[in-house]
Amino acid sequence: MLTLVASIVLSSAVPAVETPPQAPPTPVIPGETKAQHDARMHWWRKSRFGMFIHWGLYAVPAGEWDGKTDYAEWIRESAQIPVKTYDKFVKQFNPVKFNPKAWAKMAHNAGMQYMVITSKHHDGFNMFDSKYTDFKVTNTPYKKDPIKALSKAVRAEGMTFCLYHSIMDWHYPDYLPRRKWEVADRPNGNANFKKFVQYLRNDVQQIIKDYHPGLVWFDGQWENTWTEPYGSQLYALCRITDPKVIVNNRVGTARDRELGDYITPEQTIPATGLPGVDWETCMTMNDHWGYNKADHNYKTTKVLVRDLVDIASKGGNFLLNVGPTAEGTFPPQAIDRLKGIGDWMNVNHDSIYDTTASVFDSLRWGRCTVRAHKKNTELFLHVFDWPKDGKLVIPGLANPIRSAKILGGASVQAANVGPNVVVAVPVTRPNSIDTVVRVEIAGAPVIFHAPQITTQSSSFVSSVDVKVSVPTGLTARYTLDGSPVKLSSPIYSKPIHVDHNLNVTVAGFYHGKRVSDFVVKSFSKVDPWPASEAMGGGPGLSVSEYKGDFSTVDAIESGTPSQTLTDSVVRLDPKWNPIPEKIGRILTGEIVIPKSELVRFALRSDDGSRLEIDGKVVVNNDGLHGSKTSEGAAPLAKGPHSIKVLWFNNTGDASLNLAWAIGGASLAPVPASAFIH
Ligand code: FHN
Repeated sequence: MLTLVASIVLSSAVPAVETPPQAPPTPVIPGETKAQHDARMHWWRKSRFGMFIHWGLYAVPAGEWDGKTDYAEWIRESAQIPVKTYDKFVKQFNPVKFNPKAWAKMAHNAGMQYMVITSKHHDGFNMFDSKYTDFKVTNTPYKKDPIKALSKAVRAEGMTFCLYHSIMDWHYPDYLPRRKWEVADRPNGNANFKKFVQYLRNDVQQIIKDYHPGLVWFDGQWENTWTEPYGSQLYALCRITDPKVIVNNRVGTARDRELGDYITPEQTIPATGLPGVDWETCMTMNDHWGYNKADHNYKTTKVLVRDLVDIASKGGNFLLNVGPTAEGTFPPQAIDRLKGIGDWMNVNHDSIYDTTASVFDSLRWGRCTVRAHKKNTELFLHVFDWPKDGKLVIPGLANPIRSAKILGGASVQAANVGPNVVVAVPVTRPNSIDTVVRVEIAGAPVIFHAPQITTQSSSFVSSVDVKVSVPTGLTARYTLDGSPVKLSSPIYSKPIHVDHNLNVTVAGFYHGKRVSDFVVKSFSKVDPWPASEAMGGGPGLSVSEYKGDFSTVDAIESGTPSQTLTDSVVRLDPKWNPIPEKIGRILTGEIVIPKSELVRFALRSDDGSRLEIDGKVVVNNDGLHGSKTSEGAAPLAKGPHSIKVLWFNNTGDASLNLAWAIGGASLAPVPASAFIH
């Protein structure tokens, strides 16, 4: 559970109707024991898979405005559409083909257990019959309340109905800040943010009371008018209005801060999951959340199924988005993907629902999900890469095997062989996307984790000291000639100094027996990229800034820079408050390497970024995603090397920083002293 940042006390009566604007009372959530929290989160944890729906007025233009076709739910902001022009969409919204039962059935048939739909996105339009604004769906030609109809249809399918509600509101007169480009024709006037907060609280209380969502998915929390106290108070209001409701962490002012019930990585899957906390990756099927008629770039069913499996194997939930049309239909590509996922889930849903994270460090051939089963344990082996020799090796598994079978198929033989379990599988795999082998073992898993070679880079300029992490209680032995490790092989006791090409092979031993799989890593000596003649010039980097609705770094250098400046290091501009959206920057200059070595780089950004050195891509962290770090390495001679960092922020949060590790050192931010231009 994400512990609340501050305990908060609510006066007994929670105002549900218009009250004069005042700071909301500081509420306290009734204490919740771990057992109560686990009970509240139970349905969500066992669901593992849900549908996200972004549906609103923005479906009317369908991503197109003024000849450009790359917009979606952000169209009013991105295309700078004046509010009076945007409001005309109200009279055009009439989803005559909306069939809530069909939507619910498609979601359920895909194996989804809950649905989160936008009751209000950033444009401020209420997709339900709000008591607190006229800017709502019942004032369109459609006249009806689709949220109400959908809530019934979703529950009739046995799923949990949930709502997304944006804090940021580009329409409500008391919301601040205004969009920069519209201040002239929509000045702040008498806008009173406290009045907006009261409206927001009233609206949220209504959606909870009227539609009983299993969870409220807040978003648009990043502007500086929304504060942590407002977030804590809104979280409390939700929980007090319905003690069972779950609230995500974007009710607070930052995504990874401890407020709310679970963390919400977006368009990315945390490399090792987020152990110890509840988390859910939300992702689009194509490149847009809201409907974009020109966007046909849909992920394949194989990619989507493997994303679901990867997320479940790391202990998370997958919230997969659909952007319906203004007529109320799902795009045909989305229907196709939902059908494909459903075909796989029909056979393999038991390996997803109510499972927990893998018990293995990593599996060469795929993923694993787990479920305790009375005194035994079910291991669901998700085989992406089918063994050609028909032997599926489960490394370091010490438990006796009770049974093994292919889900949807025949039983198979499994036996403990040395430190592993080997499952005899048919030569031809039943499902090319992911064939699941269910192995039931006696008791709780006993895994002999293999030693891990923790030295990240596999090449070096002069030498490298290879480090190995050894699981407690084991002895690690190794060879340097690629031969199998034996009881007679040397014991690992300190980093292994390597100055020529070789393979390091390690394995774990316990009471004189090898109890882990072999771990092998090759190390090779490489020539460093030559340094360039120093450009001289001043400290820091040259920065060119561009405006645009970017979804990749390659689009940034599309026009002329809106400004050029310099900065001392790779970072967001410290002057930004708030951080602008629809912006890109390109930082160029030289990075001075203090000694010839292999240099690792870690580039963190939201949204996309890329690091180029001497004209070669060293780190590619491109794409629309939340804050995410990607790594790379380059062998660099002592001296200056040309550097280019490309970065963009599309919408929402943003981040940018660059760290390096020279030779075997640990990663640290690249200092200002390293940059010249
Ligand atoms: O700005 C929104 C965006 O439109 C979309 O709703 C995503 C979905 O998680 N959230 C914000 C961007 O992070």
